[in-house]
Amino acid sequence: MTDTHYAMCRFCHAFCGLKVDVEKDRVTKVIGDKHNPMYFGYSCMKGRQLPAQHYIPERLTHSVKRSDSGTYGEISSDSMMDEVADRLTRLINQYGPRSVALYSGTFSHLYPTSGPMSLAFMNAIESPMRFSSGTIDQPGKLIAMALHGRWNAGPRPFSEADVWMYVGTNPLVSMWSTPQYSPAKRMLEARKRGMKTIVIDPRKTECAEKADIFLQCKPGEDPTILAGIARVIVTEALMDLPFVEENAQGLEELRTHIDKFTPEYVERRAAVSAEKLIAAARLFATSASGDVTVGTGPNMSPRGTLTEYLALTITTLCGRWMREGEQMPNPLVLMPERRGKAQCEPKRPAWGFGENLRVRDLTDTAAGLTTAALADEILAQGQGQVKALISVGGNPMSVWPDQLKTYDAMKQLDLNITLDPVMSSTAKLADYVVAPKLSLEQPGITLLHDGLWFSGAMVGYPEPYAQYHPAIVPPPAGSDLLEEWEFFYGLAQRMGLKLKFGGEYLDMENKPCMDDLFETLTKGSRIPLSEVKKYPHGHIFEDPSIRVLPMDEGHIERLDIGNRFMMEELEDVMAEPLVLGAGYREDENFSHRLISRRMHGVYNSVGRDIPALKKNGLYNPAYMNPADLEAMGLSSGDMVEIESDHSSILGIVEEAPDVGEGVISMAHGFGDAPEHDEEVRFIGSNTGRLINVEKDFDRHTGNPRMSAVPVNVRLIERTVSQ
Ligand SMILES: Nc1nc2c(c(=O)[nH]1)N[C@H]1C(S)=C(S)[C@@H](COP(=O)(O)OP(=O)(O)OC[C@H]3O[C@@H](n4cnc5c(=O)[nH]c(N)nc54)[C@H](O)[C@@H]3O)O[C@H]1N2
Ligand SMILES: Nc1nc2c(c(=O)[nH]1)N[C@H]1C(S)=C(S)[C@@H](COP(=O)(O)OP(=O)(O)OC[C@H]3O[C@@H](n4cnc5c(=O)[nH]c(N)nc54)[C@H](O)[C@@H]3O)O[C@H]1N2
Ligand code: SF4
Ligand SMILES: [Mo]
Repeated sequence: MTDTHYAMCRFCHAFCGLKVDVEKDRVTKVIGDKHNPMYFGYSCMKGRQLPAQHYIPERLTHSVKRSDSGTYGEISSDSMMDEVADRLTRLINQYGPRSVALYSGTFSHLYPTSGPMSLAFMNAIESPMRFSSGTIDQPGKLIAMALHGRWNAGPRPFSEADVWMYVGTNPLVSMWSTPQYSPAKRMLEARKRGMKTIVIDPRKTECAEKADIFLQCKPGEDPTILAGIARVIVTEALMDLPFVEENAQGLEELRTHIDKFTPEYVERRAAVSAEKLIAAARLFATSASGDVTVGTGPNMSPRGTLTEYLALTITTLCGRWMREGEQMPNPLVLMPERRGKAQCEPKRPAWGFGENLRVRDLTDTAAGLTTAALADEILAQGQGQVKALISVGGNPMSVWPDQLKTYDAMKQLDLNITLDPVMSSTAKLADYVVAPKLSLEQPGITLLHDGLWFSGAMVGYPEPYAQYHPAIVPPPAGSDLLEEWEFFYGLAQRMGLKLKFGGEYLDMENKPCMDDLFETLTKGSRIPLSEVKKYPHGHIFEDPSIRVLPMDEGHIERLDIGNRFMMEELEDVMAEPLVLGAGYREDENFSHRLISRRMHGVYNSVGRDIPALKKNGLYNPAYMNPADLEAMGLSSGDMVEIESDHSSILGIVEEAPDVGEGVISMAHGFGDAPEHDEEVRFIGSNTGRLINVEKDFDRHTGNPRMSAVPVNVRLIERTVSQ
């Protein structure tokens, strides 16, 4: 007998609506739910592998503990929490709360109870050392927003846009940026209604294939390109001057600082034709509506904050923010009603507050404490040294910049704990691996995507959509698994701590269940959770009466398009030597720049243990332009060494006409610890190893150069088939 259920996918952040077949308490098949009003039946090859993810033999069905000899043995979750609570208590007593750090990876965000409960625990032990994958992702978004200011009513919706500009983002593969939900269908519809797209990327991506204007640029030159676009808009008076005069400040400073970024300069420096640049600026500014989305590429390249800032500046110059009286596209569902105002919010500090890190004079930022400094915080001896790390749904060894430093740090820790369903490269160095329930074994709600708006990271759902599903299947028979929040609750119980969750102190004797916690998290929501539960396919809870409110009387906060720090950085950009040839600077001895990308069949470091996904390839090829291969006498399948000024990795070359000359496009999250380097043809290699967190980093935020990394390439071994 097959039962059918409806659920949200959590193989990645996109939460596609799924139809799930269950037989005898086991998930047998997963496909997209064609009755889902947000995703319209979309699912990808990863989502359809949820049954495999739940039942592969590699999945941990019990938590494990590392023995003195380095092997792992099962431990009951109760004993594990007893031991961990005891060891944490001893560390805190001896070294203080700062010795315990939390790293929240991508999967901690997918379960709405994990993040708040882990932070409640950190609050209870009074440790400020909270880090997340957000700072090695697109930290520029939040930091730039703090400098520019946030428009309370948000940007205009994609569904009404006449133009969209993509800067180093590829939603057709990543399901991130805009449109985030079923992007292929939404982009096709937009094109049919006449929307134009502009893509700025060193690689002719899936999005660029369909673009009206594609600026195939040198990596790392986005500040120059966007300053050039802003200059065309300002000098040709294409901006929405009434909006700017009423709502923004700093136009004159901006005008002065972008003046030297002429189309000819941009062409010389970033290798995009002056003519195309002007056409892009005109297309963007003369369309009635539309926005700019910046992705991970430019955020990881130098000056990611400046790129994000210039994107906000262009949006403001063109007045592309929601206006008084317009219908709010998404007044939220599982959070309190959001009725935006047509005004700039008070600006948050961008950096220079909160915990002082002990390295590189870094402080907290609008995007959080930078994860790029956490390995150093573990390694640097002395007062305040981090001795214990708890990673939730993340994989430091695979994704933190500077893998060898991370490796040293993992080994140096007194107590290394990770919550992970498999023995990830980090788990293999951990003292305890806490085995969690997987997505279909616990209830789910789409709360994260309501929260995306609040965090400022993204706009979230384009309409007020929400879905809830109960647990669909029990965990595997005989297993002993925890929901992530239960781990922190269990530790707190043992350590005599009271946890404040969703604004309320929890009953520390009578343990709540996840559904209780959902109720706490959605208290005061525009639509009660009980109402959302009535719609198994998910539902759009529209209310056209919710409209943007006018600016408050006497409101003085303005969007800042001439921020001092950003204008200084523009001067610094102008002072840099020009990039020559295909991709290197006068003062650099490097032939290529390595850039980031996403691949369909994996999610960061996740998915490589699933048989059907392995068929898409075992490793992360070093994609290179055919002209580069010919010039270097290389062919697809050859093994090369890719060397930065910091370290080197092996890579397997693959010819890719979509990748610009002088560029190597390679996904992150592959490979393993250095002992496995020779297995490159089976596990790929770790691009994070090439990154130097101590040299090329943003002085305010600490974010290192993770894309547009200067490298050299040399042949190591010809392809086996030659
Ligand atoms: N299938 C799959 N989906 C994923 C992920 C995955 O691993 N696999 N990862 C998820 C995560 S964690 C995130 S944050 C999102 C990211 O989502 P996106 O930001 O959309 O990520 P990418 O698809 O890598 O797009 C980044 C683009 O930046 C370009 N790029 C690199 N360097 C530069 C540069 O200097 N300038 C410019 N202009 N472009 C540059 C790359 O060529 C690439 O096309 O994707 C998520 N979705
Ligand atoms: N060089 C370079 N480095 C990068 C990037 C890049 O483009 N280039 N991208 C950066 C970006 S955008 C990001 S977001 C980070 C990603 O950083 P992380 O989030 O640290 O890395 P992931 O690979 O997503 O790790 C997810 C881990 O969660 C585990 N997991 C899977 N399902 C579950 C679950 O249900 N529960 C729990 N508890 N765990 C689960 C997986 O097995 C895996 O080990 O990497 C960053 N690092
Ligand atoms: S894009 Fe794929 S992996 Fe991500 S939520 Fe949708 S089906 Fe799942
Ligand atoms: Mo990310």
